[in-house]
Parts: sequence; C-alpha cells; structure tokens
Amino acid sequence: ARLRNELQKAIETQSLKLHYQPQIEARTGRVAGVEALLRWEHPEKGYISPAVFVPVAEDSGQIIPLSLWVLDTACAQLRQLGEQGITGISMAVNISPMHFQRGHFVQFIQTVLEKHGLCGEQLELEITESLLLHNAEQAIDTLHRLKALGVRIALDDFGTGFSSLSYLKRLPIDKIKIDRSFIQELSTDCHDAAIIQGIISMAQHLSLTVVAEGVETESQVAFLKGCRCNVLQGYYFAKPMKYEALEIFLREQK
Ligand code: G
Ligand code: G
Ligand code: MN
Ligand code: NA
Repeated sequence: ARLRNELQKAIETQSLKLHYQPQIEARTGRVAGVEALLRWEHPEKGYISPAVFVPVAEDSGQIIPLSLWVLDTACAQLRQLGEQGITGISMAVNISPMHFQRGHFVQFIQTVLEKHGLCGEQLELEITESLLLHNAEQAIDTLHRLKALGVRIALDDFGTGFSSLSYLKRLPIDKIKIDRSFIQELSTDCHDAAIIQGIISMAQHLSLTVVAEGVETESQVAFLKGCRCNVLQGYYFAKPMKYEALEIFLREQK
C-alpha cells in the first residue's frame, strides 16, 4: 500500500523516466529501433525495477495513467529525435495486458500518433501471450485494429509461456523476441542453441522478424548472425540509456 502511494506521487511529480535501449539490425549493424524501458529512481530506496512496481500498478489501476504517460512520452521523444534529423528508427513500448484490454486503447494509440505527427509504422507494441488468457477473441480483434493503423506488434519473452506455438498461428504479429534466458545460456546449454535455431527457422517460414534479447557476448552475436536472426538487443551493443545519451549514441552511428 505504501509503494502504491509513492507510485502515485511519482506519477504526479513525473519522477519516472524512460530509458531507451537500441535494437541492432544484424545484417547491417544499423540501429533499427529502440525499446522504451520504464525507470523509477526512488528518493530513499534508490532504483526500483518495473518488474516490482508494474504489478503493483496493475493491482491498483494505476497502470492506466502510467501506461498513457509511457506511450505519450515515448512518442514525444521519437518525434524529438526526428526533429534532430535522426530518422528511420522505430519506438518499441511494452504494453500491460490490462491497458491493452481496456476499451479506447486503439483510439488512444491513434490519438497519440496524431498528436506527435508520427505514422503507425514508427510505433511497435510489445505484448505477451498472457494477453490471450482472458478474452482471446477480443485481443485478436484489437491487434487487427492496431495493424490497420500500421502499428507493428512484437511478442515479447517468446518461449517462456505455455502455448507459444498455437498463439503464433492465431496472432496477427510482426515480430517475436526470443527471451533472454535462451540467449544467456547459449554457451553452457546446447539445447538452447537448438531451440534458438528452431525458433528462427520457424519464424522465417511464418515471415516474422526475430529479435534476440539479452545479447551480451561476441560469441552470442556470431551464433545469432549465423542463424540469420534479424535484430539483436543487449548489453553487448548498448545498455538502456537516457534520452540525451540516446541522441548522442544515434548521432555517432550515422
Ligand atoms: O528494464 P527491466 O529489465 O528492469 O524491465 C523489467 C520488466 O519490466 C520487463 O519485463 C519489462 O518488459 C517491464 N517493463 C519495462 N518498462 C515497461 C513499461 O513501460 N511498461 C510495462 N508494462 N512494462 C515495462
Ligand atoms: O521483458 P522485457 O524483454 O521487456 O525486458 C527487457 C529487460 O531486459 C530490461 O529490463 C532490460 O534492462 C534488460 N536487458 C536488456 N539487455 C540486457 C542484457 O544484455 N542482459 C541482461 N541481463 N538484461 C538485459
Ligand atoms: Mn520488452
Ligand atoms: Na523480454
């Protein structure tokens, strides 16, 4: 309950921040996009992970204003990058199922895109399979309406859920993000290599783009490139960073 009150204050005083982690196109080394990651620097407790406070916000209903703020801020900063001459980059935002399932979600997305003068193709929404647990038909309908706006959909944490494969067939998605647990044990667990190869080859047959998360070492990069993984994300390339640092990072890439 205390954390909830403090979160309310943090939302009101805008002491939450978004950091951005670059996503690298494996074939060219170009930055294809960035993922927005929520950060809360608590005045006494220090850094609190979204893995801790997002569930609190979901229980209290605060996730809705929080999620609206995240989307608005991420889009505003993408527009700002464009104004700085940094273009051709997409913005990926993590979406809580609870927000996604609310009425007006698609309407809000459309409004925020218009507000910042962005086209749908510049925005990517990261969802998880848990979205389908409650009302799968409605979720699929919402995804189709988002796709009609041009918005891209990525299935996050792929491989950690229960019935990933049947969802792949049913969901109108563009991308899957292989969970970092598979990447991290690549060198110690030969099964992970086989699983990754399998996921990538299956995704390619389904015309899905594959992102590998949590890439930390040169040998992971080499393996993933060898498998023709499309996009790489992880500390090997860059950690999540503040907007100001991102602007410098992207400028240096050009
Ligand atoms: O950045 P980090 O590894 O600490 O993120 C931990 C978890 O929090 C991840 O599962 C990530 O998807 C989630 N997360 C980060 N930012 C957001 C956000 O803006 N909204 C939601 N719903 N989840 C987020
Ligand atoms: O669930 P989701 O994929 O949205 O979570 C992304 C989280 O992974 C973020 O909290 C981010 O800080 C973290 N992350 C990003 N790259 C790496 C990495 O190379 N290694 C580790 N350990 N974590 C990473
Ligand atoms: Mn994510
Ligand atoms: Na993930």
